[in-house]
Order: sequence, then C-alpha cells, then structure tokens
Amino acid sequence: MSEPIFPESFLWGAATSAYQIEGQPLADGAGPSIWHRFAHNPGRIANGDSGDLACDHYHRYRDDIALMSELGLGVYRFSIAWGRVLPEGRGRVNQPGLDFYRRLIDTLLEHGIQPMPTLYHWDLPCALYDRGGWLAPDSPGWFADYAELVFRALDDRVPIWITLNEPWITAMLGHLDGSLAPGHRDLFEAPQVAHHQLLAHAAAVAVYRGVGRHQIGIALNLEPQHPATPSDADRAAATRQDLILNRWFLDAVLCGRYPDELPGLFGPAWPEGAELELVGAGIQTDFVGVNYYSRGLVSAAHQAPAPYVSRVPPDPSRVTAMGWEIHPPGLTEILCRLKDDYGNPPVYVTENGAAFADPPPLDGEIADPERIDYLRTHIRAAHDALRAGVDLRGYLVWSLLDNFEWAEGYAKRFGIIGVDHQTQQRIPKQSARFYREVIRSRGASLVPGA
Ligand code: IFM
Repeated sequence: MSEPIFPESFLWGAATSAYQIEGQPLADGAGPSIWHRFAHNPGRIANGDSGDLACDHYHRYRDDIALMSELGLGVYRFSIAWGRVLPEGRGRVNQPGLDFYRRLIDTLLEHGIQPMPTLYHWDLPCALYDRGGWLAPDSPGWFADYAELVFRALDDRVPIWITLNEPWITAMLGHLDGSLAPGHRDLFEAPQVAHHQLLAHAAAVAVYRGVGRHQIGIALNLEPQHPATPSDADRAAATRQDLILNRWFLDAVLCGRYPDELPGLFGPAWPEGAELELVGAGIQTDFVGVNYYSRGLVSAAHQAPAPYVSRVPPDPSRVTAMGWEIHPPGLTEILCRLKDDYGNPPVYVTENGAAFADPPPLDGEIADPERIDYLRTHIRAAHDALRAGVDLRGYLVWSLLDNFEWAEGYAKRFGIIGVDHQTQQRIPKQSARFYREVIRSRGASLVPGA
C-alpha cells in the first residue's frame, strides 16, 4: 500500500441541507419556508415530489450519524432551517427547533465528527418572504439577528460555520430563471437579492466577531468558464460568464468590492449605490467553501440575453444524470485560481459529487461505478491543487444520502448512501465503501496501483 497523500489535519466529510433531508418541515412548531410553499405549488417539482418526508432525518438523525461514523467522516456539513428556530423568521424563538440542532450537534460530537452548520440553504421563512424576502432592505439585518441567536446558542460546540449556501443560485435561479423557490422571473430582482445576501453575510460575520470564537465562511458555487473555440468572440463570452458566475461573489467576499465591469452587464437593473454599500459593509470571511460540479463551455453563438449564463451542450458521453459535464481538472483550476488571484485564502471543497441513475440494489448493496470514478478523479484533482500550494483544508462529498434534489425531486440521486424513499431504508452504495477507504488511507488508495 502507498503512503498517505493528504495531511493528517485534512478534513473529510459529507454534506446535506435541511429541506433536502429532514422531512417534517412543520414539526414541533416550525414555520413554513418558501421551499415548502413552492413544492406544494403544482407543477413546480418533478413527479409532484416535496420535502414533506424527504429522508426523515429529523427522526432518524442518530442512525444517520452512526452511518457517518462507520464511514470515518471527520466533518459533517448540514444546514439549520431558519423557520424551525424562528417560525416567523424573527422575534419569537421556537425552543424545540433549536433543541433539535443541539441534539444533532451533540450526537455528532459524541461520534468525534465536527459539525459544520450552514445558516441558510435556501429555505427562507415564508413570514419573511411575505415582507419582501431578500428584496427587502431589512433582510441583511433579519439574517444577522437570526445568526446571532444561533451563534449564542451553539458556538460553544461548533468549530466551523457557513453563513449562506450559493447565494448566486438564490439570486439567479430563484429570482431570474424562476426554476427554484421563490420562482420569480425578474432581471431587476436578481442583483438586488445577491447584494442583500452579500450584506447579510457581512453582517453575520461582523456579529460573529463579537460573540463567536471559531471560523466562519461562505459556500459559493464556482466553475471555470472555458471558450468553446479560441476565437476572440468565444473568449470574450467566456470572460463575461466568468464575471457573472465566479468573480461577482469572489471579488465581493475576498476583495470587498464588485468587479468594475459588473454593473454595466446588468444596466438599469443594477441596484443603485450597491458598490459603496458593499465597501461600507467591510465584508470578510475566514475561508471560502467551494461547491464544484462542472465547468462551463461557452460560445458566443450560444449566448443568452445579458446577463444570463448559458453553456454549449456538453458531450453526452461525459455527463452526469443532471446533464452536467464531468470535468475534474476544473476543480484544480478553480482552487488554484483562489490561490493565484485572491491571496490563497483557506478553502474547503464544501460540495462535490454526482447524480447517476443507480441500478436497484443487489445483495444489499448498490453498484455505482460511475460515482466512484467521479469521486476518484475529483479527489485526485483536489490533491493536485493541494500540491500546487492551495490552502485546501478539507473535502466534503455531496451528498451523504439520496435526497430531495429541489425541482428534480427524488429522481436525481446524489447520495453515497442510497435511500428507498418508500421505506426509508438506507442502502449502502459501493461509493461509500470507496470513500471510507480514501478517508482511512488518507488518499493512499487513490494512487494508481495501490
Ligand atoms: O443539491 C444541491 C445543493 O443543495 C446545492 N448545491 C448543488 C447540489 C446539487 O444540485
């Protein structure tokens, strides 16, 4: 067997989010979220699915943590449902909701697994949506108040916090493309929602500096944008997509400002005064969480109307069940870019994984060689970045369990542990066994010939 290739301090984990796995979204006094409302709006979700039961993790979390422990996970990323803690989004605290997360965290700690909670993974309380949601100028303050409450309750047992998951997605798919909650299609809303989320992150970090003692960061969906051909037009298109997909949030979070070219892309939809407000917010982060799945291949001929992002359809022989191109070097590239262009901040790969059409279980196990190949090549790509000097601290698979994949419902399976959503039975996949061995050997099992 080869020598370990990842440092002992490297954190290995898996990630999930509240609405995607917990189920019982209204249990014990919780307030409804925009995802609860959206999923119950006919026609929004494939097969009419919803998160009503999901993986029933709300009741089965102890068994799920036992599975994490068998895998050898060092860290578990989950999200806190804002409306479980504050049913109206602000004001009255729902103690049973807070107690659920305290029990979850304590059980993780009993198993030697570090909790990495995300404060917001898309499930905004309806009560706040009805007051304007992320469009409301008060929204950063609502978030900071919620964050403070949770920090005060749980920071004594939480070493790593994440403020927001993928604010780009909320802005662009929730408010411009309309495929995700709240399902709006309005060019003027998208940059406003993004801006308020960035101010919310800044406000929560500022609060954390006063009441918290550990690390706090943000999880961004990032992907390199490559020109489909070397032509000037395709290169310009790729640069534009990179600005919208990557630099928008990276420059904001790591440099405290918006790229100069960004307001021009949105034209009159750009919120007036946003640049100065962002500088004034003194935004900071202790680390960046990188959620990486694919790259974008961009051609001027395939451009959608500004500022929307569109891609050249990938080679169908190299895609996951989501239709996303499998491109492991893109992970190395985006991680190295953080080092080269942004001063090498601490980084975690907070999500990486793939949906495939898994076969039915055979002898109690699901054979998923495509997922194993995806994970193997991407973990190697993460290692390439580490070797190149990136300050990479950990890697987390998306996802621990087959779960509610938003508008796709349960049809798209990302788990390394299968879930039969009729019986709630957890079914091991071979990728879980593969990942356990990677963790146990600290990557030695990835070395060719090992
Ligand atoms: O399931 C999502 C997750 O909630 C956010 N990042 C991407 C995953 C796969 O689409």
